[in-house]
Amino acid sequence: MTAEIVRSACPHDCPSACALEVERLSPTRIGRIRGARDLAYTAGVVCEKVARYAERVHHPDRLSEPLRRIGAKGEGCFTSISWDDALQETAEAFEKAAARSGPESVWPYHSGGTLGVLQRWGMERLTNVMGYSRENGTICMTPSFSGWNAGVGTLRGVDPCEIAEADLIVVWGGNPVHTQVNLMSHIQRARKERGAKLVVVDVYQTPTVAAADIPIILRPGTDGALACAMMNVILADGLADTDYLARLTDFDDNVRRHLESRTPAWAAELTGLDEQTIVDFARLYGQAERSFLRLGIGFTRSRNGATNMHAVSCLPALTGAWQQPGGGAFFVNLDNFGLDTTLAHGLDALKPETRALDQSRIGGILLGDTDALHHGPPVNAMLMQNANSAAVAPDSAAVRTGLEREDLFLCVHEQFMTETARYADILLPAAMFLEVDDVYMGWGHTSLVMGRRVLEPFADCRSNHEVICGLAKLLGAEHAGFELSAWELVSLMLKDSGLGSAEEAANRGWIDRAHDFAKAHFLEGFGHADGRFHFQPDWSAIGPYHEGLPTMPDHWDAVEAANPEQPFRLVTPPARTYLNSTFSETPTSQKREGQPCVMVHPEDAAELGLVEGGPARLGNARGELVLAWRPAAGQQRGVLVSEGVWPGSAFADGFGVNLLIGGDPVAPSGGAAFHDAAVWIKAETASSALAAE
Ligand SMILES: Nc1nc2c(c(=O)[nH]1)N[C@H]1C(S)=C(S)[C@@H](COP(=O)(O)OP(=O)(O)OC[C@H]3O[C@@H](n4cnc5c(=O)[nH]c(N)nc54)[C@H](O)[C@@H]3O)O[C@H]1N2
Ligand SMILES: Nc1nc2c(c(=O)[nH]1)N[C@H]1C(S)=C(S)[C@@H](COP(=O)(O)OP(=O)(O)OC[C@H]3O[C@@H](n4cnc5c(=O)[nH]c(N)nc54)[C@H](O)[C@@H]3O)O[C@H]1N2
Ligand code: SF4
Ligand SMILES: [Mo]
Repeated sequence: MTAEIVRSACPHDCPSACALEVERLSPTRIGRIRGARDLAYTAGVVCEKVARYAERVHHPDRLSEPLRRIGAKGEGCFTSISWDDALQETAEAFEKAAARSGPESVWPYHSGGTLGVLQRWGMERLTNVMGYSRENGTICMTPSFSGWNAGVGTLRGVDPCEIAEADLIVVWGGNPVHTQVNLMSHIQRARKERGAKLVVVDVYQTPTVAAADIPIILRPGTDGALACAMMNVILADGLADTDYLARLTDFDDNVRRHLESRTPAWAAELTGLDEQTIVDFARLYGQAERSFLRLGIGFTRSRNGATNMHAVSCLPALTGAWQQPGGGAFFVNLDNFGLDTTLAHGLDALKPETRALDQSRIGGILLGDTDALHHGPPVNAMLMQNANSAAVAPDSAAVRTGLEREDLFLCVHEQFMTETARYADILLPAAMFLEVDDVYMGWGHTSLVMGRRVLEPFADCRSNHEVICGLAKLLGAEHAGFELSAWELVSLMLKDSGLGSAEEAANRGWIDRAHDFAKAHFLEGFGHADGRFHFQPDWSAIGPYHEGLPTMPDHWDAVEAANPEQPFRLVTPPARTYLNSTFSETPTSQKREGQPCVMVHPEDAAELGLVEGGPARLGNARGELVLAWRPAAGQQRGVLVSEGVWPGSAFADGFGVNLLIGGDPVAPSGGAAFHDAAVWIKAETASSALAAE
């Protein structure tokens, strides 16, 4: 077979949004996928899981036809039905729910399975036109957005390709070797060409930490303390840029006095680091002209995550590093793409008074938590696309009990029989990105990446857009967006945004939306109305749960603290070859990841009497689960780490790690504290408690 190479874009929830070169073997088959060499950020690299995407797109377990549930909810027994009947039953259930309790009792729900600007968020067109409950998409970045906006005031930063021009690179609370491998190429370039140093701040020995010149391993949820003590040293050593502070920030004597009280000794106590490590890191950072701070999201998945993000984001404002090439900070790019999505997302039909339910609180919402429901009607009907909430959302026990409700109608549009799909009344087979047209925002770089369809859809699969348009027709929802094909909508979106021809963009592969140096480095001002970086944030302007947040960069004592009953702190970061719950179905990922496992400090393990090779039981008031454990010296005592969102079937009781994670909203705007749970751990004697491998 001769392969043709065609361009596409990775749709997965990953900052890299790689431009891809796909080997197309026939109209229905692909070979290998490679990273495009000509997009600077991708630079010819993709992660191993997408390189072998043939395994996923041609997987024998892909859903291939619409199904109706015949067994109990969650059991996973279905019978096949036609598309017409499946859509008809779904539309009727929506109409019934709306007639009984109003349109807000219908909740269309999307998550990050695809980040297609059309195929993910296009669902909102139906929501808006019908007046259904809207969704507040908090599950991933909300705490980090809040913290970044508090200081910087807009969701953008320095082009990460500039890392190649930095002398000091700090990866803070992120694990790019797992979560966005491309970043490592840019870091390696700076190290090779400029002798740049890499500092990585994390809570365990990740492969990114292993690659660092200077690893900093602190206690979870204490990054604000470390950042404040660094600022204390930088000020004391005269390394702050006072001219910059006066010109472009709200720094004043109150901030100075406050930071003078945040000493390395104070931070050492909280972080578990020794004082000298803090002082050395502060001096290294303060003395480097070209310091590039690459902030991850991991360190914000705590109840004090927004305040930690804010405190860390103060560092380049204090030193004035923003002014240098290769200097400043990057966390996310979202406010630079300038896309007009009015037509695609039906923004012209949006009714602002309609409630927006917090995605992360799906458990409480389904169980009738009046606060989470905004004191409105219950949710009685749902359509879920790109979402596997039964596995990925916090407080899994509540989520599952909610999904089991007999009076809830659930339509799930999926590619595989996920844990969530098992609860569906109607289960629809979804096309994959290679089978649909879309455009993607590179939130970890600066480009919009074009994803034109590469393959014919598999079996009877339909795209998200087709499902939404099909339902709109049956429900009598009227909007121009329901009458257009995906490619027509993408083309009009680019045209309305002044970005030219979609055809041309697709041939090139992407549209660069980088700002010029002055704008990217905030030389002319930050995102706030006063143009200044805010050391003194106004949290009340950011979110509703602002009570008690510190008004200065600080350590905020708000985490789920260890206590005598639950003396350990659990962190649940991404596995290398799973992406959230995705890829847990592909054989090479399964082989590489092995089985669910918790990493325990060897001294803790010895004290607990954990038996090498034996299982451990982990729990808190929310539930218990059994998994393998292994000793890991590269984390502080009292810290447990379990990588990956595993399917429930990997555990004896069918529940994965999110059983232990709280569903309370993170201050000030909501979100989930995935790396912030207090737990106990003990040796599990009956090895039969581990699920069969
Ligand atoms: N292979 C793979 N890639 C992925 C994903 C995946 O699941 N697997 N998920 C994708 C998604 S949806 C996202 S949002 C991104 C997320 O990518 P990242 O920004 O990398 O964020 P996290 O994955 O949450 O966590 C990253 C690191 O934060 C550390 N961490 C946890 N708590 C703390 C803390 O209190 N302080 C500090 N300093 N560090 C802490 C964790 O140990 C982990 O190593 O990655 C995407 N890429
Ligand atoms: N314990 C713990 N839990 C976490 C995290 C963590 O670090 N630790 N990370 C959290 C984060 S950052 C995130 S973003 C969430 C992600 O949560 P989700 O977005 O719900 O999880 P994913 O596994 O990325 O994708 C969900 C499903 O989308 C399906 N899908 C993919 N493409 C399409 C499509 O085009 N159409 C349709 N209909 N379906 C599609 C996939 O098959 C997959 O089953 O998980 C969160 N959960
Ligand atoms: S690194 Fe991220 S964006 Fe690139 S191919 Fe892998 S999952 Fe997709
Ligand atoms: Mo995410």
